[in-house]
Amino acid sequence: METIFSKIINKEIPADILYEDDLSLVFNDTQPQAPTHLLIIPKKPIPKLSDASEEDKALLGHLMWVAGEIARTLDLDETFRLVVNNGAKAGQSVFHLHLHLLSGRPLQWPPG
Ligand code: DGP
Repeated sequence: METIFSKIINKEIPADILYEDDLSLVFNDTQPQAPTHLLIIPKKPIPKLSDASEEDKALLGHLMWVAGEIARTLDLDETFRLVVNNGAKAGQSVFHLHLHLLSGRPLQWPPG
């Protein structure tokens, strides 16, 4: 199913893109919940993490690697949090798998 993130991947709508490779894209969230709030997405349209299949294992690992790499590049590597909202009741609003990378403020635990 086409989502707003598919349109960003296809460059049909703009986004502040910080990183792109064959498999993934990183861009700023338009509703930031922290001074740095990035979205790390696969180009493959997997609706949510629980829809990923065994063949997606390497892709999921790649997204984690990209998160660490972008954190290093932006000097965030000491303090950041990754969040995946899986399903509407967990706060997912865009049904294209994405990792939120939050940084730049103290991050409370447990999250709400
Ligand atoms: P979630 O609620 O976990 O599905 O997160 C979706 C995030 O996507 C939310 O933090 C806001 C962000 N978002 C929604 N529409 C757009 C958009 O058009 N551009 C960008 N850059 N972010 C968007």
